Amino acid sequence: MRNTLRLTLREGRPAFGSWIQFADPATAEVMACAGFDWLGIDLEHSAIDLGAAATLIQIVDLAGCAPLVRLSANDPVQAARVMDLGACGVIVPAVQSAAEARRAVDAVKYRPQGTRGVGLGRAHGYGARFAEYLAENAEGSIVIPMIEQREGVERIEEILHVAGVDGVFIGPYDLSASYGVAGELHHPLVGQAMRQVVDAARATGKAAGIHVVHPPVTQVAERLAEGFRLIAYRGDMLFLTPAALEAVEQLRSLEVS
Ligand code: 3PY
Ligand code: MG
Repeated sequence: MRNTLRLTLREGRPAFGSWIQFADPATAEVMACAGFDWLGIDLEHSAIDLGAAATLIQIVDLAGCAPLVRLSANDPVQAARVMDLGACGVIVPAVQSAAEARRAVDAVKYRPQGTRGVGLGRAHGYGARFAEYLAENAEGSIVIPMIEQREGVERIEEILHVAGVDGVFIGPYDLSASYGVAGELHHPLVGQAMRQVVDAARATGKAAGIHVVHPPVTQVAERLAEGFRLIAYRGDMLFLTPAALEAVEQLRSLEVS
């Protein structure tokens, strides 16, 4: 399963996922059992701490879904710790240069590909499968820099050329903010930046990813047609909020006789 996601990306097939922002095991289990290819456990925009992340990684993993972790920042210590907990890989916010991408790869991979410290944890079968994990780490671990700043778009080629980078992932909200049009996800400036990123990714044979924040799902079809392959569709919070709002709207519209 761990190598499967990386293989899917390498072969240019779609990998459908979503975000986990609630630090709640039952919610994570619902999401993991729904059948997504991967789930992104979000340490950047949530109250999920390392202890909760450990539980969420376990739940997602044991349900047969690939757990990726979005780090709260490009922090090698946090990256190594979530990898030791059994994350398949990391999504790294706001990467703006090859040096920053290299820092993320170094944190995830053991020598010679990186510089991650070697120690046993859940990833290594709690000590029972160290040799297998060494091979998995070299071949299967995933590093995805997020492109969500103008600087990252301008340096997209150098970021994609870093060995060990499997693809890049667009954060549409930050990207729109970086172009001075925060929240206007369909603004032409944002669309142009997105096209630059997806075209560069296709040229290097690496995966382009994006968060499709809101329905309809036809937006995912449009992204797939543009060449995006690593798709995060909505998220636990973004499934619950519209459903709750709609329920209340329906309740308020009921006639009381
Ligand atoms: C963004 O839109 O900036 C994100 O990080 C989405 O996940
Ligand atoms: Mg962002």
